[in-house]
Amino acid sequence: MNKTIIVSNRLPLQVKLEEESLNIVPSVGGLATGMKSVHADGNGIWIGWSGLTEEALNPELSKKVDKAIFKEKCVSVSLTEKDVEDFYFGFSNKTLWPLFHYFMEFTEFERDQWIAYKKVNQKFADVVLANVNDGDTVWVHDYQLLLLPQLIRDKKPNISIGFFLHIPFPSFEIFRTFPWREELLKGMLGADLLGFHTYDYERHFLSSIKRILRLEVNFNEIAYRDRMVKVDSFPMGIDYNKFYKAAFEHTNQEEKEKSELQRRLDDHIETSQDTKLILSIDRLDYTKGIPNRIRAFEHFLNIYPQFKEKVRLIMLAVPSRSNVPQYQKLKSDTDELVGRINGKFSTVSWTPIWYFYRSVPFENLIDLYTSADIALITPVRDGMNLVAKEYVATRTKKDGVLILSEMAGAAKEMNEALLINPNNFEQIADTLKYAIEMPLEEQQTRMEFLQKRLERYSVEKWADEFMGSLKATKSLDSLIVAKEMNKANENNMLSNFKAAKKRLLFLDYDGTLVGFKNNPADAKPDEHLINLLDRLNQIENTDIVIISGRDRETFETWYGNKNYHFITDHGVWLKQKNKEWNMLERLKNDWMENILPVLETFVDRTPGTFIEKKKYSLAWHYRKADPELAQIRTIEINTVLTSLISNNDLSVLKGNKVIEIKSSSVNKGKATSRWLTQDNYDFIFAIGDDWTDEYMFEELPNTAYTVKVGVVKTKAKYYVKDTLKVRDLLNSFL
Ligand code: GDG
Repeated sequence: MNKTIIVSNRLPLQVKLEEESLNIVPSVGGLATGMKSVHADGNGIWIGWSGLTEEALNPELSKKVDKAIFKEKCVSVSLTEKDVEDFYFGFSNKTLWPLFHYFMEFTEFERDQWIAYKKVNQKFADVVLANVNDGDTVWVHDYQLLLLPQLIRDKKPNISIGFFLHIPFPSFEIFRTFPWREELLKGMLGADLLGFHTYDYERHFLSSIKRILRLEVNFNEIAYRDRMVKVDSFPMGIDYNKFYKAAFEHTNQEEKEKSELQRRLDDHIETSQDTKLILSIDRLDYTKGIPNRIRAFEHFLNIYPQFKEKVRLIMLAVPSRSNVPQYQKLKSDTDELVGRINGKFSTVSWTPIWYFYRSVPFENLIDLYTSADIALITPVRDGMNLVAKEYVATRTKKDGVLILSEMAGAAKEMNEALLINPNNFEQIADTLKYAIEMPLEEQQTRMEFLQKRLERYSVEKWADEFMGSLKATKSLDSLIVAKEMNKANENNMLSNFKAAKKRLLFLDYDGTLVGFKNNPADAKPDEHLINLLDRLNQIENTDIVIISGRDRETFETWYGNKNYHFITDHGVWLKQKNKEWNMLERLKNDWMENILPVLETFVDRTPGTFIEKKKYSLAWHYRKADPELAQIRTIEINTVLTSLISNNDLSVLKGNKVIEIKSSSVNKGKATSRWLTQDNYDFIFAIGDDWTDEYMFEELPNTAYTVKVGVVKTKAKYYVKDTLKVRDLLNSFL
């Protein structure tokens, strides 16, 4: 039976070593909850680090731990103290975390830590590979494991791999500063589906893919090697019912059931009935905007002194990554700020900020959420932010106000919250005043909208949607109807080749026989290619035709003394072995003087593009241009040209990073079908990489072996991945 393997840095449990006994406590975090059904399904397992280093475990204990966690359907990845130091505290949290949250000034680029990151990703891959079988699905989570998808794919190409990033993906301008950017992106592209919280992160990721790896992106699909990688956004939700239910039960609590914290909160509420409680909860992380929030609160008390003694900010800051220097500094800055403001404003009966630096049990979390009139969530950058959603879920009476930073992913789907810019203290102060004075009716209207959405898009739904989309990517592959030219297909083709009496090989040039060059003039045939073509040309009863959009003059210069067959200018000119050039189609080119100025305006506005003037066509090349700008320009140019040429016998062809305008009456298809009438071929082979070659594939009989270079939709029957494979394939005819 096929299974799903979940992989995350930490396992969803805590192992407690108590003297001789082992205690396994399951975690109750958002991810653990969301994955519950996926994990529970069939024989699914979760792979991750247990939280105990190799040094903390002797071999005997280690076995015991493994056995105990296996009962929870978990498998651990064994890490040393040094691994944790360099991979987790080091590279993950001193490089990727700050960089992806736009904290360039905190970002360290340490090669040793990068090496540790790669090594530990490999350790994770080894454990996955030891547990995975063909047909299984693997779902990898988060920034600590960005290289894992490709490491798994390399060894197990046929399994389904999904990846979800829980933090933002930064804009290209930030990401480009990362020294190992290509490797990281390629690591991610090992997945079939890449998920982000918001469309913006998805957009940033695709932008880096286009600009750094220069890959073709079609809407949200990336053609990568022999696969399509799908990218989509899946905003993560919470276990809505769990929070709602807990809050509901909480309101009916008897006095004796109440926690110590709740009693303190009740005291506060009773003694100062008209005082509003403002709540914030976050890990103590510089992305969460904690100092900003305190300063904004100070500003609020300064400009609206009427609220002194009428508001209290309760801040729960959960200790996190406390051995990373920036976190230590944040801790002391926060302590100092809270101290200063409490010192400045406190009265005998009032302290403006209650500050807790600790983690609290779930019950206390509910105490806080249900007692707070306002939640003030002000991250300067946050992938999603679940606290904002949890606060909303606990408001069973639909009262309360959520103030939320627009820099949190959650803001994208929580429009009814009061959205603020965390750097704008005036705005925060005004919004606090607005929230305090908000009529109950408005609170309820806003809450109702927010709750409805959260209830519908719960964390279970999030996981279901991701898994559903991952399954669908499998059928996406079938859209590429061409089959890979693998060994079996190749052998079959070769035996037909050998048995045939008269053979014909159509070979496209750029992007097929030679790789793409930034300047078309640099694509001269290399020695290896000439040698290969010469040898193919010596095979008896075999016609080798190089068929290209290039002009005949270029081929004349490059191949002047060669006696292969040539079709150039997309089928305008023909040169048969040892004969003179012959015009297949009589063409006019007086249209060029009208079209050329139009193309020139596009060159002026699109740096890196240029025009190639051929005898019978004009080509606008954009392979060196910024890929995003080029994408916009190709749409524009298409619209402009199509309207211009509507009354002429011209067509606009989209090639590989080129737009070409030429007469409609010629194309490679017409040229190939004309060629076929010359002889009785019982073996036909055609290979090419771009749109112009599709005409050729279309015109050839069904028995022909048509091969596309690259993994894209095509009319060809087979595909090969790249030009290296083309040469291998041609070699096999020898
Ligand atoms: C990352 C991304 C993204 C907090 N204090 C206590 C406690 N919590 C729980 C909350 C909430 C979770 O921790 C925090 O989740 P957030 O989403 O707010 O933030 P990160 O930890 O930074 O998470 C974030 C998330 O991944 C999911 O993709 O939303 O953007 O940064 O569930 O309730 N729970 C308990 N005691 C506490 O003291 N029991």
